[in-house]
Amino acid sequence: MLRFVTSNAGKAREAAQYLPEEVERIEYDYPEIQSDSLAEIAAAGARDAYREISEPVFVDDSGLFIDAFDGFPGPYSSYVDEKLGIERVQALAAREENDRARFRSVVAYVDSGGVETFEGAVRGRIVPPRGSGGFGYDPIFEHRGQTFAEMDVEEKNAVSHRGRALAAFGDWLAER
Ligand code: ITT
Repeated sequence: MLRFVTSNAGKAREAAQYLPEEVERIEYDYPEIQSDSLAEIAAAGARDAYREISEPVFVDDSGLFIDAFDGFPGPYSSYVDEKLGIERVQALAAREENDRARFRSVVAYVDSGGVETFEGAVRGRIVPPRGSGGFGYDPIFEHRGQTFAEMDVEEKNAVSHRGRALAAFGDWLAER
């Protein structure tokens, strides 16, 4: 059994669908350090959660990196979603010529042996919102003609940043 520390139900759903072991969600809200590096944020969060929970756990730190904005909002995606909302982010992006963006995710797993991180990324375009599935920025992120909000969990995991990171994590668990 794996313990996933996250306040985000959407992330937990995707991990439960994709990992080969059962996933228990723990809603401990670990303090997030401020950094430009998702890997540093995830590793620090995992260490903090491990100290609190005293069991092996994993966390996921992720974000939307818009090319025309030099990667903004990136590690600040959660704050920007809360303050501006995805419609305004899309409206700002629509003023730019380049509509390309990337989702990135870093999964950090910690046990007595230390922290391991696993990364995944996916390229797409910022488009006006479509679809009712997924969470966060999914309605404005289009990949091969479909927004992530138009995909079910399985379809999204097969191509997404988190799916790639979880796959690497799953391979590592299997080889241990
Ligand atoms: P945690 O408790 O796991 O930290 P969180 O939602 O605060 O949950 P982050 O700090 O990693 O997660 O912030 C990521 C932001 O990027 C947040 O606004 C998410 O909604 C968004 N995001 C991350 N992955 C996404 C995905 O697959 N699809 C859409 N939006 C995503």
